[in-house]
Amino acid sequence: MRTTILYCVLFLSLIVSGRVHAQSPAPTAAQADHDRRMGWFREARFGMFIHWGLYAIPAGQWEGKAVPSAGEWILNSGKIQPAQYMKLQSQFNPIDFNADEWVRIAKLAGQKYIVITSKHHDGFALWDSKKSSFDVMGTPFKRDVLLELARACERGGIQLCFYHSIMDWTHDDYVPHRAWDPRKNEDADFDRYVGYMKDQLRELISGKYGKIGILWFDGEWEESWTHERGVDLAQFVHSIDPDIIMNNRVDKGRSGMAGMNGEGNWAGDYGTPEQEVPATGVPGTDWETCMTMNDTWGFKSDDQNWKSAEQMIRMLCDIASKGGNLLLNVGPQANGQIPQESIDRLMRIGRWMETNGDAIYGTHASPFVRLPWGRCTQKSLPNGQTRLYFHVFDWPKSVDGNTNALIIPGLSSEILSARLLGATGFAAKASREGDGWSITIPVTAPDDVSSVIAVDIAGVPVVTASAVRADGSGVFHLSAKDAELRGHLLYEPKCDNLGSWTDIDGTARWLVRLSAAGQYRVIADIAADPKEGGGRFRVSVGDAGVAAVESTVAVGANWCDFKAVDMGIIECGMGDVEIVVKPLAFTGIAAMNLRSITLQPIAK
Ligand code: FHN
Repeated sequence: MRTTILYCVLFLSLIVSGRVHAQSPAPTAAQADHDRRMGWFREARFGMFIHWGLYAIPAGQWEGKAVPSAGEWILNSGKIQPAQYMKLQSQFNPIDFNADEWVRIAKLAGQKYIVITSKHHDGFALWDSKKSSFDVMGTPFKRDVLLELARACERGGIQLCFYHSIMDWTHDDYVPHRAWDPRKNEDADFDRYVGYMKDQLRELISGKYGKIGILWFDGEWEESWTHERGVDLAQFVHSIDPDIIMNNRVDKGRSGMAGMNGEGNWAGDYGTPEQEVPATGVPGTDWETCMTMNDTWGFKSDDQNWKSAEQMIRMLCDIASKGGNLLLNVGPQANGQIPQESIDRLMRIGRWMETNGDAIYGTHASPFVRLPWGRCTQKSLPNGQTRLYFHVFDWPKSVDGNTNALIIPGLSSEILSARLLGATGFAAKASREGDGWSITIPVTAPDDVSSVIAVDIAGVPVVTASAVRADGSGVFHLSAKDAELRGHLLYEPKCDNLGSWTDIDGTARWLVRLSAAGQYRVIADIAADPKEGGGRFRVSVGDAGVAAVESTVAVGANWCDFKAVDMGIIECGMGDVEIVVKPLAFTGIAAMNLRSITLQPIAK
């Protein structure tokens, strides 16, 4: 009983301090304290994640066989006895490790902070820990990696942060032990483990390694870790350094790869979507997507499934346009070198950031629901004006080969100036066009991945939802890329579709401008994998679904085998109407992939 009272008092004190996101908005003073802590994080927008430890030695192979899943999970995925795994400590000797080189690469990439694994799930400490012999000083290398990195970050002006796993597969007192581990859970004392974890955290954040920006907790999902322990740990960390930012994984706030649970009553400062970018970002909360460049966090010799630099540049623009940060991962090899494939991509991203970094750093979310050709970020200016950065992925095609223009739909605000980043010689001019603006641009894009136009407007942006208009024959083409997404579904560039639609409440919607009331035949271009897809879905006018058609999802060969499905006829009124697509039932993990909805007018 006493413990419960203690936790309640603790929990209440954290609500007041703004360290726990209670249901109702935190008090202003606490919010101000939170905003103070988050200032550099919101400015930085782009960081480097580093997963490095003993797992880089096997690099995904064990006893001559490839072990599936991420490299840093090899103990678990390979069902290796912890005692056997720990012997890797005698092989750790990264003779090419050079902290200044890592910092140089991060800076050239435009990354402003580094989050490195001080301790991953395997329990190995990458620093000189007085609390454990399972640390880097017990290896042939005998150098305090984190201290060398701290000093290099200091020299390079990069904010150092630590990833720290709550779960610990090798510590005697962490439970549950792995199922194949002969050690008995009943011999463990979890409270003693938490004390050990706090002792190690105290070593890391008490000043020896400089001012730590973020404690990036992870491994919080097992039943031994509770919300109460998360609240307590957050309190402990801030009792040592009240400025440290913590992610929501210090507590039970993550809810899987989505990175956010809906309740909001979690300790920690921000949400952590993993390997994905939420369709609408996470409005009202700080958040950061963590992403691998291939498929593994820790180095794996056989993982060559690299994302392109272009994909990651657009991902960064997309994330910033939704008000988030990108934490992009590298997994250094056992010798201490970052893989060349990672370096090459980071250098390309860095060249883009050199020209366009102002459109990312310190910006916040777009005022537009969507833009057909790209993204938008924005920054308030000291003079009360706002600078909008338009990230143009799909450069308009010049109609005459000499002139070109970009249409900004739905912007009512007065444009005061416009300029193209990276093309000083070009004088962009803005003129009113329909419900928005037309901006003169060069025939060819300065950067074929994302070219940025900076537009200054008076005051704060006033944006009206931009409606899709019919083509010359009165047909409406509602494309995946133009959809406004709500809930858990994503735009997937691979097949230019909406997918990962595992959320029955997830909807795709378009605002359509009808010059007259009438009937329209609804054609849906959909695909579904025979093993994982199928179900029913609805297309309606508005959410109420008054005028609606439904269909069973026809499964094809795979998720990219699209078929046109005639869903029948709906009645639409004149003016701006919202067309909404919603799954009604799943027979697999997701109803379907959707590439487009076409509305064909029915002649009266
Ligand atoms: O299990 C870890 C995984 O190894 C990796 O560290 C990622 C990075 O966010 N986090 C956990 C999986 O969600």
